[in-house]
Amino acid sequence: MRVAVVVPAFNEMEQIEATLAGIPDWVDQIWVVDDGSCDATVMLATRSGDPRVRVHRHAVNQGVGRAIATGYLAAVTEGAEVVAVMAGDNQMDPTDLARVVEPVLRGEADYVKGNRFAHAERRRMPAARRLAGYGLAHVTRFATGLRIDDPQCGYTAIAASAVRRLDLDDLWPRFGYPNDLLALLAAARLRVVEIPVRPVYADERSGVRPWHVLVITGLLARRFVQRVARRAHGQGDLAGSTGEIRWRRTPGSG
Ligand SMILES: Nc1nc2c(ncn2[C@@H]2O[C@H](COP(=O)(O)OP(=O)(O)OP(=O)(O)O)[C@@H](O)[C@H]2O)c(=O)[nH]1
Ligand SMILES: [Mg+2]
Repeated sequence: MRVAVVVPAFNEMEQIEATLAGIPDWVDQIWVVDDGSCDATVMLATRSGDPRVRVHRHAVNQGVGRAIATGYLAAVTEGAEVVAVMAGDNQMDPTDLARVVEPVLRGEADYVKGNRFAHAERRRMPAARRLAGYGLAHVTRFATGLRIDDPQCGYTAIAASAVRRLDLDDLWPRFGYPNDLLALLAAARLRVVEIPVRPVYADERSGVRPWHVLVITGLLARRFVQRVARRAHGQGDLAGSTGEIRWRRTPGSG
C-alpha cells in the first residue's frame, strides 16, 4: 500500500530538516504543509534533496488542524492509501512509525493514534502535559464514546477511505483538532486504535497554552450535544460500538 506522511509546520526552521531526514525509506510521499511560516521553513523543506518531499503552502496561518486536513487531501488525491502525521517539530520517533501505520495496513483500523501514556518513557512528558492529557482523555471519552487514553497525541495514521468519508471542512482548524477529529471518526463509526509511542520532548517550541484546555472542552461539549441529538433521531453511534481500542486495560466510559 502507498504510505504518505503529512508534516504540518509553522516556523519550524530549526527542526524541519531533522524531521524530514528521519522519515523511513519505505514511506512513498512526504507532504510538508507550511502553515504561513515567516521563517526559512519552506526554503529548507524545498531543498531537502528528498524526491518524496512536496511542499504545500498556506499563504496565511490557518492552524495545525487545517494544515493536516490540507495534507490528508493532497496525499489521498495523489494515491496514498494510508496517511500518517509526523509534526514538523521532530517530536515523533520515526522508529514508531511502522507500528503506527500497521493496523491500517492490515485493515484492522481506520485511524491509529499514538498513546504516550502506554509507553515505558511516559514520565518524560512534562508534568503539566500529562495532567492536562489525563483530564482531556476523560472529557474526550465521555463526549465521543471512544476509549482513548491519549487524545492529544499528534502521532497518527488514517486510511484513505476514512479521509474520504469525513467532512474535513467541519474539522476544528487549530489546537483541539485531535479531539474534534475523534468525534468525527466516532460519528462515522470508524475504527480507532491506540498504539504506544515514545514521548519526545527536547528543545522544540510549543504553541500549546493552558487556555487551550477550555477551548477543547468547549469543542467536545458541542460534539457531545450533536451526538445526543443524533441518538434522539435514531442515528445513534453510541460507542463502544464505534471504536475498537487495543492497549486499554479497563473499559472506558461512554
Ligand atoms: N503552534 C502552531 N503549530 C502549528 C500551526 N500550524 C501548524 N503547526 C505545526 O503543528 C505541530 C504541532 O505544534 P506544537 O505547537 O508543537 O503542538 P504539540 O506538538 O501538539 O504540543 P507539544 O506537546 O506542546 O509540543 C508543529 O509541527 C507545528 O509546526 C499553528 O498555527 N500553530
Ligand atoms: Mg510540539
